[in-house]
Amino acid sequence: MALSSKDIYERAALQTVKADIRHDWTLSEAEELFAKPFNDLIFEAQTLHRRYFDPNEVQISTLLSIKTGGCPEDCAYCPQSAHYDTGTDKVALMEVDSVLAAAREAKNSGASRFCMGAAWRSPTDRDLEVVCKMVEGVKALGLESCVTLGMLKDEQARRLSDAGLDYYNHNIDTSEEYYGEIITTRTYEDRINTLGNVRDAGINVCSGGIVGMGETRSDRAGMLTTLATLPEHPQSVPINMLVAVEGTPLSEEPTIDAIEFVSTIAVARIMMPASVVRLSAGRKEMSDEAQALCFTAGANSIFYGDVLLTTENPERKADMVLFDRLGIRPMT
Ligand code: SAM
Ligand code: DTB
Ligand code: SF4
Repeated sequence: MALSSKDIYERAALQTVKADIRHDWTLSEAEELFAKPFNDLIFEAQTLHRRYFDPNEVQISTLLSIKTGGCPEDCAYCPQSAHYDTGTDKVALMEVDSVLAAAREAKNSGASRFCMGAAWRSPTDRDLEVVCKMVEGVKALGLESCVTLGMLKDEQARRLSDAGLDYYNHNIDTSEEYYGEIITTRTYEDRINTLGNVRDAGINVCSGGIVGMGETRSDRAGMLTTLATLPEHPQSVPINMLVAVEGTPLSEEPTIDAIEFVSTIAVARIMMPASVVRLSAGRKEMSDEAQALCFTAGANSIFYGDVLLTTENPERKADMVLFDRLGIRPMT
C-alpha cells in the first residue's frame, strides 16, 4: 500500500526524534561539542531547541526554602551546610498553611511550578508526611509541584508520587571525578540511586549541577554525559552558576567566564534536546546580555522571585522587563 504524504512526514519526524534523543553519549563527544566554534555550537543548540520547544517561551518556577540551614552534609558550595559559618539562620520546617500562602502568591505572580527545598541529608518519614500535605495543597491551587529534600528511599519516593508530586530535584552537581572535591558526606552513587528511586516511582526527574566550582571543562562535559546517559533524560535540567557565598570553602572561587557558561547550556540542550533546561542560580550576578545568550543557547526555564533558597535572585520587575525586551512569554 502506498504511503500518504502525512505518513511519510510522520515517519520522517519519528526518525528525527529517534536520532536526536540519544542515551549513548560519550565523554569525548561531549568534549567535542564544547570545542566547536561558539557560533556553530549555538546554531546547533538553537536548531534543536526549535524542534522541541517554542523558542520564545520560558517556564517559570518559584522557589521556597521550607526548612533552612543546619544541614549535616558538607557540600562545599552550600550556605546551608552546618559545616561552615555563613551566617545563614536556621529555620525549622515551615507550617503547611504558610507554605500554601506563598504558593498562592507565586501563582498570582505568574509561576506555573512551585518548588520547595529543604536542607536535609534525607527526610524522616514524619517530615515526609508534612511535605506530602504541602504537595497536595500546591496541586489543589493548580500549580505543578516540585520538592528537593535530599536522598530518598524507594518507599519515600512512592509516597511522594501518591501525594501527586510532579518533579523531584536532586542534582548530581558535577562530574563523578570532581565530586569528591566538593562533597565527602555522600557518594555520587547515592545521588544516582535516589534518581532511580524517583524515576521508578513515576515522578519527573529534575537533575543538573553547578558550573564554576573550579572544575575543568572536561568535568562539565562529564556531568552532562552522566545526565544524558541515564535510562531516561531528566525531564528538567537545572544549570546553576556557583553563587560564591562567604564562609563556604568556595567563597573565593573566581566567577566563570559567561561564554563558557552559555556553552554549557548549549551542550546540555544538544545532548538532552527534549528536556527543559533551567538557567538556575547565578542570574543576579549575570548581565542581561549573558542571560539572553543562555536563552538563545536553549535555556527555557528560570526561577522567578527575589530569593532563591537563601541567596538573591533578580527582582520580578527586572525579569519582566528582560522578558519584554526579548519578546519572551511565560510557558503556561
Ligand atoms: N538538600 C537537598 C539536596 O542537596 O539535594 C536540597 C537542597 S540543595 C540547596 C539543592 C541544590 O542547590 C544543590 O544540589 C545545588 O546544586 C544547588 N545549590 C546550593 N547552593 C548553591 C550555590 N551556592 N550556588 C549554586 N547552586 C547551589
Ligand atoms: C537547583 O538546581 N537550584 C536551586 C534548586 N535546584 C533547589 C537552588 C539554588 C540555591 C542557590 C543558593 C541558595 O539560595 O541558597
Ligand atoms: Fe545540605 Fe543540600 Fe546544602 Fe548539601 S546542598 S549542604 S545536602 S542543603
